Amino acid sequence: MSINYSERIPNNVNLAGDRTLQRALEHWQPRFIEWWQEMGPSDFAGNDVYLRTAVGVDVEGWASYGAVKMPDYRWGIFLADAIPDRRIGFGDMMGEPVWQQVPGEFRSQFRRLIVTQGDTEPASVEQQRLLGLTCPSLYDLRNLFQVNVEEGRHLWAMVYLLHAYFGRDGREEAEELLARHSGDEDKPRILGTFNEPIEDWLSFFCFTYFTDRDGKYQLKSLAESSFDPLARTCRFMLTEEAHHMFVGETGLSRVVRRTLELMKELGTDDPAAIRRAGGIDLPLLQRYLNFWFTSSLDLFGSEVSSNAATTFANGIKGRPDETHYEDHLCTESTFELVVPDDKGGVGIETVPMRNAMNEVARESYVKDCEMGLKRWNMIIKRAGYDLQLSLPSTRFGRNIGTWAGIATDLHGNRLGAEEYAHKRPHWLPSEEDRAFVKSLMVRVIEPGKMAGWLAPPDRGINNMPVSYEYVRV
Ligand code: BYC
Repeated sequence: MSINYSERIPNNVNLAGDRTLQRALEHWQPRFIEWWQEMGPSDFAGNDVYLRTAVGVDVEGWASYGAVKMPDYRWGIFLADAIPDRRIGFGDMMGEPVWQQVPGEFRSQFRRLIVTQGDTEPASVEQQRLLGLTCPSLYDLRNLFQVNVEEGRHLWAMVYLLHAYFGRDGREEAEELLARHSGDEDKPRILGTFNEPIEDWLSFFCFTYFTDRDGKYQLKSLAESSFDPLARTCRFMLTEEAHHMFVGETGLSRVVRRTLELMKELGTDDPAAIRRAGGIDLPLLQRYLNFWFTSSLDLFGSEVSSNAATTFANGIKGRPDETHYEDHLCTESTFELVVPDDKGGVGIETVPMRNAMNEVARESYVKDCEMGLKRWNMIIKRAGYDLQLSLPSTRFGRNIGTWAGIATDLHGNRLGAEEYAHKRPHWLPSEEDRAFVKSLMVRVIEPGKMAGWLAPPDRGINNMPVSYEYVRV
């Protein structure tokens, strides 16, 4: 289905046929642009960027490439094609037709989820606002901006749902999405990770690897929803999300490759020597991985959650890839959770499966995160080194859920408070680590040139050479 680009707000939801909705969105649009100018990517507003724009929602249409100035990017509203006779796929109403409107009794639950999802999108743009100033190459700069404009569009996707299906409340929530700001003391973003500063590109790559992947899993869950417009919106968002995780995975691979080159050249894996040569030592990378992985785990919510049980029962939010499971009711099954006991060890708690849906999603997410680790470790092994990168235990360093505030080592073994306080700085980035990474962040804008702390990518974007002038500066 093609997208109508002749309208002020490109869309495939027949906005022209709903004058009230069109007016509401046209009222919101200037506020969005104002927010983009104030809180979006600093500088570069006047530069041509080689961007991908969606012009249709089918296989051919969703990726059209060309030079665009970011403020001229056509943020629009696109739903994946409807599945004929789609039925509710899980929960108490399994098998009934999906809903084209929000049932009154579930309104506040849907609103809460859509607002939470919507809040993360502009939050990430705010977090990444200053990165353009220290881009390691034009290729990377373009990828940053691609991610940013698409997060902007994902905000539009949620705002459309709020305006179209939630009346006055929805319009107020849409305003609030532009009023909260990442890291703001008075009005922060809703979820923890989205208030963490992203001041260097190593954090950006970790964020797009780990946090965008949470986005993938949350969108997969919402794509199962019985509220069909939400499911269709999220299905289309997932097509764009893949590139964001690609940026993270390849970005981190390139850091690993460059560090290995330096290790070989210098004949040592001594972190101090690698730092002197302008590279990121692998233990430092490991600490960054620990930080962003752990923070992103919190985004799945508590292991035992009555919210999760209710949204599953009501068909509001399923498990990622719900069709892969055999039992879609989960009324009888249970989940065995590893929990801290009161003797400083661990125990097992058996909980109804529906209450453990956040943990089920988190487990799938962790498996997906491990794939990149395997690839990076393969690169390290092929280069002839024994070192391995790893993910910490899901019990380590948590701020949400059963393990929040519980002291453990990286393997999830419980520790005394004193030992934890002593060892923790070795497991998470220190002030010195952060300052060092920041010191490497210098802007490289000569086409094809890369900063010294990361290797060039294997290939360019859309079959263009790596040396292409992806952003005209
Ligand atoms: N920080 O019963 P609980 C993305 C709150 S990323 C702060 O444990 P529940 C993207 C929770 O909101 C995907 N608060 O869990 C990535 C609730 O508060 P209220 C974003 C937290 O409700 C990169 C309370 O604790 N999408 O797209 O089952 C770039 C009790 O909650 C946190 C979604 O998250 C936290 N980490 O679910 C750009 C999908 N965790 O309401 C974009 C929509 C929990 O009682 N959201 N809380 O005041 C949801 O499905 C659910 O809200 C959650 C948690 C998965 C977040």
